[in-house]
Parts: sequence; C-alpha cells; structure tokens
Amino acid sequence: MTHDGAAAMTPTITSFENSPDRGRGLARDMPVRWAFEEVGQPYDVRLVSFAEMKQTAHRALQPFGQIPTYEEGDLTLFESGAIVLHIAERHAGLLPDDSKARARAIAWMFAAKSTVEPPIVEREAAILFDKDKSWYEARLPILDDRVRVRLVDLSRRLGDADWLDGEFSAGDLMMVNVLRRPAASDIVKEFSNLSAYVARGEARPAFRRAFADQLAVFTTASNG
Ligand code: GTB
Repeated sequence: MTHDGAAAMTPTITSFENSPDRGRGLARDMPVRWAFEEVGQPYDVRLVSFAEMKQTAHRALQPFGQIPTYEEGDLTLFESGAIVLHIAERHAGLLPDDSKARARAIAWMFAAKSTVEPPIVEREAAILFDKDKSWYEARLPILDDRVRVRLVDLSRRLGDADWLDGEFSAGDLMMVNVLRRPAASDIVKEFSNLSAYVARGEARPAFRRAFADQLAVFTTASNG
C-alpha cells in the first residue's frame, strides 16, 4: 500500500535516450528519479529520442514535447515539479506529516522552480546562445547579478542549517536540482553554505543511485 492507501503499481517515466548532458544528471528526469529513490518506489524508464518526443503519441503525455513524463495506470503527468509533488504526497519521506510544515516544504518547491530557477535559466540561455552577440559581454554581468541576488537571499535564509526548513524535504530536492545547473554552480561557489548544501544533497544515497542510473543510460548509449 502507498502512503494514501492506493494499490501500488510501478510507474513509468520518460527520459532522454541519449542525453545532451552526457550523463551529468542535468536533465529534468533527475529530480524525479531522485524522488523515487528517496521514497523507495521502484520505477520503469522508457527512453525517448528527440524525434519521438515531438510526435503525437508523446505530446499526448507531454504537450510541449519534452521529458520527463509519468504514467501510472490511467494517470499521466508532466512537469517535473508536479511529478515530484505527486510522488512526495503518495509516499512517506519527502514531506512532513504536520500540515503547516508540509505546506512550507511545498512552498520551497515553488520557490526553487519559480523564484530561483528563472534567472538561472536566463543566464544559461545567454551563455549557450548569445556568445556571438555584440551585447553579450555587457549583458552577462547583469544576468550574473540577477542570479546572485536570489542566492544572497537563499544563503541568508539557509544560514548554517542543513536543509531549508527542518528535515530534508521535496523542497530541498527541487532546490538542490536547480542549484546544480551549470549556470548556477559557478555563482553558488561564492556562498560556502550553499556549496555545502548542494554537496549534502548530492551525497545522499538516493541521489547517488538516481545519478548512477541516468549515467548508465548515457554510458550504454555511447557504447552501443
Ligand atoms: N518545465 C518542464 C519540467 O520541469 O518538466 C521542463 C522540461 C524540460 O525542459 N525538458 C527538457 C526537454 O525535454 C529536458 S530537461 N527538452 C527537449 C525539448 O524541449 O525539445 C532540460 C535540459 C536539457 C539538456 C540539458 N543538458 O544538456 O545539460 C540540461 C537540461
């Protein structure tokens, strides 16, 4: 039985057949894999190519033609945050039982995705796509500072605590994933408590299992 008493069924997620991150665990199946590992829920992975992701069958699961997706019986979900929340709500281990602490942990999930991640994604896009633009050198420090402003506040709030609000939660899982993005990690290094926070997340056995599993997909694809 799962946390809410529903009958267990092995969920299937989708992941890149050949990840452009070369197995660095940067794609958004990573938080979903990590969540499954934290709660001890086995799962299956269906690998999809870029071409398959854009076809009608996949778009029926993910309207934007992306990974990850989640299928369990007649339930289909997309959006990594929604999938992690679903897993966390159905199993013990990622959300506190106390209703107020639970609401706060969910608030941290949203903070990761809607307050901290957007300036990181904007900086990432500039680094990836705008290097040849005449305004790139002038714009990059502005984008750096937009990330830094968020990390200053996050660092202050975290202080010397291990996790954002008591025990490790789905909020920390999402936040560590966001801070692992390459466009964040060089600025994260300016904050010793945030660097230690990310390292603490990455040291969790569940993270390591999830990381190894997604790396194995890339290694197999490269060898095969
Ligand atoms: N908001 C959605 C969610 O959170 O689930 C976003 C999902 C998403 O961005 N999926 C990406 C995707 O399917 C993969 S994770 N992209 C294909 C497409 O849009 O056509 C983003 C990602 C991709 C590659 C790297 N990398 O190479 O380092 C890192 C992150």
